[in-house]
Amino acid sequence: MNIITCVAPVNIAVIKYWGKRDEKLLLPLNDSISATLSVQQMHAKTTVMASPGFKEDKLWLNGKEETVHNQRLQNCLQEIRRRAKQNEDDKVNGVSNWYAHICSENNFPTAAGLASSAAGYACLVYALAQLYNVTGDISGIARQGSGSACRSLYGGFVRWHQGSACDGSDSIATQLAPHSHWPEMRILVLVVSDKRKKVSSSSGMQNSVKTSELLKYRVSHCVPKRTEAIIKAIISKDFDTFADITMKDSNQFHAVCLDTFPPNVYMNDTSHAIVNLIHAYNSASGKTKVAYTFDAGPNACLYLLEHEVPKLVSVICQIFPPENEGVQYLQGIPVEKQA
Ligand code: 2P0
Repeated sequence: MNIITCVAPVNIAVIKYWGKRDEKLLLPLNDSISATLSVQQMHAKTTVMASPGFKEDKLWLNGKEETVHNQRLQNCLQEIRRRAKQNEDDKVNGVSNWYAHICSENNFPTAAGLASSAAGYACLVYALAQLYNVTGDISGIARQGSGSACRSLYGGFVRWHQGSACDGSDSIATQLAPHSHWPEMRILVLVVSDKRKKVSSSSGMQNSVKTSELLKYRVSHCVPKRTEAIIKAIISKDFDTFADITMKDSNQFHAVCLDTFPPNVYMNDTSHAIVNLIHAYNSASGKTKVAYTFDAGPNACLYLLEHEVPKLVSVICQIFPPENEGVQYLQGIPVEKQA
């Protein structure tokens, strides 16, 4: 029996992925950019076992057995086994023919707009690749589990290339810069709500592709320019420009969600209060010190430099006392490499 345990962190996008051009291969309409958190913080942990004695694949998520007859999971398993077979001499008894038992859990709320599927599929595919001796780029396999998962396979700042090939072979993630390039960068996650979101990202973005005119404009006119500009800002460690683009891209993504019909409303009153607070904080500082970004949920992710953390946390604690507003804080640090 082979057994492997891996841990993979979440990633927080600064240029958002929203909309697919191919639903089956999970190919995006635009490039996206993110930073990967420290693996000590929010992560998925997955143990995979393969044995010639297993009669079928099995899956347990957060302690509960789930069906393996899920297209995305099957895509990942099939692709891993196809690649494993290429490396095997003995095609009959090789590990690629063994069934797998998979146990995965998150140490943070699942499906609350905190990139749980990204960490989950990155972890699963990385663990399966180790188990079945698959080498080379595996981000294109993780992408087929959940698009944003491909970005969690690398640490630091990461770009998911939309690619142009029909088979998705060039829609992969690459590292833009390791964590060590900008070690002062911090991410604070403000948990406004840990409830499951009503509209999943997958169906929300499908509806945006069908109904939002703003999404078309975003993809053709805004994201390409922003992607190039934020890469330059990351490389030159220009926090002002980085923060400016991050906030504008989050706002535009949520504007697309509201332009979707019927609208996807992910942010709530507390989220908007956080936006106002960050603008007031930056304005009082005379300089952009903090950037907010929101995924498909009400929780805020704040990008800032290390020296600013104590001051910002004390302001947030005063304005949103945890016992009153239910805002909890998690601190994340982008890292070089996950487990
Ligand atoms: C992102 N999100 O770039 C954006 C911002 C949510 C808002 O990637 O259908 O869970 O599995 O590919 O990866 C969420 O999308 O969707 C997401 P699927 P996924 O982080």
